[in-house]
Amino acid sequence: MIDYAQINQMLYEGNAREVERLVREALAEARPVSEILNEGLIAGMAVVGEDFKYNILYVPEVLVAARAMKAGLAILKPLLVASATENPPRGTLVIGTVKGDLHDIGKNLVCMMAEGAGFKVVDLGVDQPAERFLEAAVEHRADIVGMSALLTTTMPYMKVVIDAFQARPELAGVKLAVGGAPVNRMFADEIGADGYGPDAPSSVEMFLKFVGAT
Ligand code: B1M
Repeated sequence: MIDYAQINQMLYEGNAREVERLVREALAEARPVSEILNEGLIAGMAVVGEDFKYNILYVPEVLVAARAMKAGLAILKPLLVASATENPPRGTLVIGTVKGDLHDIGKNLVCMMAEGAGFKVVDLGVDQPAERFLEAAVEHRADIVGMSALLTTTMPYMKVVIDAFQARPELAGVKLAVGGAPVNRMFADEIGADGYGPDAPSSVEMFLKFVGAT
């Protein structure tokens, strides 16, 4: 029987192959995808984050752990997006990590779950300036623009993006949402965001509300 502590440990050690094997094993045991994600992968990465904070782990080890997390997520991805249908998309989400910030694991998870909920997702990637969010919103006729930031130093750039949208009255209908570990509702309100997503599932619920689907 799968032991999530083993997935946590393999992720911590950056052993992508073992993480993949254990995630497959958990799926073969019919464990719920959300359980594998939360108790196996996200919980493992939380320990990495703690030890990174206290200089027990350094950037190279964290990068290898991130690669192992991505390997596990890649196996879950088809299941997370499985409910996306041939129907017209429920709406278009343009999303990226803001300028100066290279963290993308959480954003990628939001992308997968939004896709699974039937959204067309345009993922801009990491380190994105305000102009890219604007261009992509126009080009793809976005209903929602999502911003991710994992650093306290890059969070303020979300306001730069929001201000850039607010200076374009023709984009007033686009909902602007923010998320990422250091972000909270109070900050989101302060910078004038339309919404804040603490995690991927609640972000998707918020997106569905934005497009009137719930
Ligand atoms: Co960095 N890093 N990192 N890092 N890193 C953190 C964020 C940190 C908290 C670690 C720590 O000290 N404990 C710390 C920030 C401290 C601070 O700002 N106060 C930190 C630091 C300092 C740094 C560097 C500056 C380190 C250095 O170079 N000295 C550097 C910065 C590089 C840069 O961005 N310019 C750096 C680098 C890196 C790596 C490249 C090594 C790697 C990133 C790899 C990658 O993403 N491809 C990395 C990692 C992996 C982390 C930790 C350990 C894990 C982040 C993660 O993936 N979490 C992180 C510690 C931590 O967060 N506990 C840390 C798992 C993920 C599923 O959760 O991203 O929170 P999360 O996403 C959630 C929600 O937040 C939400 O939904 C997601 C899923 O539920 N969400 C959204 C996220 N985005 C959303 C957008 C939305 C909605 C919801 O839009 C609407």
